[in-house]
Amino acid sequence: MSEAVYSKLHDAIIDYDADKAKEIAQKGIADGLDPVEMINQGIRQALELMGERFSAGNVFLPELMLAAQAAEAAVGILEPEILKRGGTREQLGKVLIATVEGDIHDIGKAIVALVMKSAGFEVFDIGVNKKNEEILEAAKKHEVNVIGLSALLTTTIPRMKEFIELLQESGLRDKYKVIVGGAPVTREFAEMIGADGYAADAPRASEVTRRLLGK
Ligand code: B1M
Repeated sequence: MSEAVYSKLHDAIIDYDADKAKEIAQKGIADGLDPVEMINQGIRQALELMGERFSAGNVFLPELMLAAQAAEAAVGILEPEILKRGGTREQLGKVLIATVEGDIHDIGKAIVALVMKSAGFEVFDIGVNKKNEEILEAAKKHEVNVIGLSALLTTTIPRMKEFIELLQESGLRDKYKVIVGGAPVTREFAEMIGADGYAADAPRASEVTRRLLGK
């Protein structure tokens, strides 16, 4: 049954049908499906397919935006359920998360923030297209333990390396753990730039952060 729901959700997104996507997300919750699995198996795969079609020149930016809007509509329905399932847990630590400068991709980063919140982290999601200096200022202001950087473009992942350099130059490298992720980011890249952690998806981002904080 779950496979059929994932597949319907997938199809609603590639058909740019936000209402249908919301309806299926609601039905999935009513049927007791795991909302994070609905994101991983239905929504993410649909957006990946849209990305492939975009690369191949079979769809263009407006279609990509419509698919993203349908995905966001479904995530909006799943969000309260994910938080509810997290329940009230001990606070694991404070995390600041942002998409780096020059990059406006929000969906994956927002899902990482959501899953971390549900796991018991206090999360400050400061949004997309954030300069490294702004990220560092926000980390200081909110007194976080961990800084999470997301990037979806091969042209913007160098901002992550520059952020770690900024921490070093500011004498703050030991104050924060830095975790990086997003489609073009790999474990090798994370190691190469000296990040403390890397995760390929939201549940793993939460696990890695927990481990980094010794929880
Ligand atoms: Co864009 N885009 N896009 N786009 N877009 C990609 C990334 C692309 C791969 C599509 C393609 O060509 N195949 C391509 C990048 C190519 C490259 O750099 N190699 C691309 C491009 C080129 C562009 C534009 C430049 C297009 C243009 O204008 N000509 C433009 C860039 C604008 C900018 O940022 N300056 C652009 C714009 C857009 C939209 C606005 C239309 C829209 C974003 C809407 C929004 O976010 N509100 C969009 C979308 C939707 C995509 C694709 C199709 C889907 C991204 C997504 O939401 N995936 C994407 C193709 C793809 O990724 N295969 C594509 C679903 C999401 C759940 O997954 O974001 O990977 P993801 O997040 C995952 C993991 O990566 C991980 O966990 C998440 C949840 O499991 N993760 C982390 C993410 N952040 C993490 C942080 C962590 C840990 C894990 O720790 C902190």
